[in-house]
Amino acid sequence: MNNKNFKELFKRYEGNPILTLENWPYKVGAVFNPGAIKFNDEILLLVRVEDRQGYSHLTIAKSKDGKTNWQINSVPALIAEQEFGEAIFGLEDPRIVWLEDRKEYIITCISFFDGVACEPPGISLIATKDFLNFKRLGRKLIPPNKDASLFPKTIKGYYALINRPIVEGRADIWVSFSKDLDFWGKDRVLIPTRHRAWDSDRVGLGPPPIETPDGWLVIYHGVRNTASGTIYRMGLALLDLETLGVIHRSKDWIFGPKESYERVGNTDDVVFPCGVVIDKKTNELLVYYGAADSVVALAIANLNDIVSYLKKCTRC
Ligand code: BMA
Repeated sequence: MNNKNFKELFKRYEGNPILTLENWPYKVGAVFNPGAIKFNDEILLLVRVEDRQGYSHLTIAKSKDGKTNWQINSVPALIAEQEFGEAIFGLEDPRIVWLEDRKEYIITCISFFDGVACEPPGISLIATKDFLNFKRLGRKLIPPNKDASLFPKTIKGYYALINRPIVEGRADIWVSFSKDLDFWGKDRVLIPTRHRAWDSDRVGLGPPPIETPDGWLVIYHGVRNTASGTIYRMGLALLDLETLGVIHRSKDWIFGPKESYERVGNTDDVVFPCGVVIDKKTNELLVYYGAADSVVALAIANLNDIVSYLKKCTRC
């Protein structure tokens, strides 16, 4: 099979990009990196909106089929609040899970430490039952930290939070554990960067992990610094359901910037997924990603195909 005939696991939705600043009901600079969840029979995106000052907030867009006819709210759902220690310039890159034991959704997003020198990025946890009323659960983990999401259920009695601190200059994916969503510990590296590969300079979680009978499916982004800038691409890993150890990891990237809306924008050559919804009838994964830090796009894959592919991969 030559490269031309290689069957890609993820297909771009033909109507991409699905959301752009032209769709927005108020003046904005860019819309990208949305969290996603099924809510009341609709697909709800919590979209990162960058205003024309360069500050980000989160706004809800909803659609019945997750592809067309998006209803976009005319006011933000969440903005950074100094009273919760968040520097006013941003909430970014949300991920959303439903926690059955708490009967609420938990949103994790990047916020910036107000009043701390250099205002480093950190993780805010926010709870909601209806996407109208939101309760701040506070800032978690030591900064700098990004790309965080809870697992959608407890692991051996602990909530588990995937996150991406910078440690001694390394940007690996870590996991931390908590009994109460407040105090976190037992931190360890989950998915490291790989020397000289497409994911050599930084890795970070994409959407929340997905439970399958064969393990937790993790979609992550990997970054390589090149002479003409960074390239953000997507890779896959499967984690043991109990120990969370990596059992399979794609050597290759499986989705990368190719179309013009992914290659050129506010940041060139970026695909950055934060949201996923599974269509239980078709077993399709709808992966929502920011393209070039400018627009929202959709990639579709079959869950069985992904797991079969991964099961042929080794551990690293
Ligand atoms: C990462 C995050 C994302 C952004 C990406 C590409 O570090 O800050 O919000 O999409 O860089 O610029």
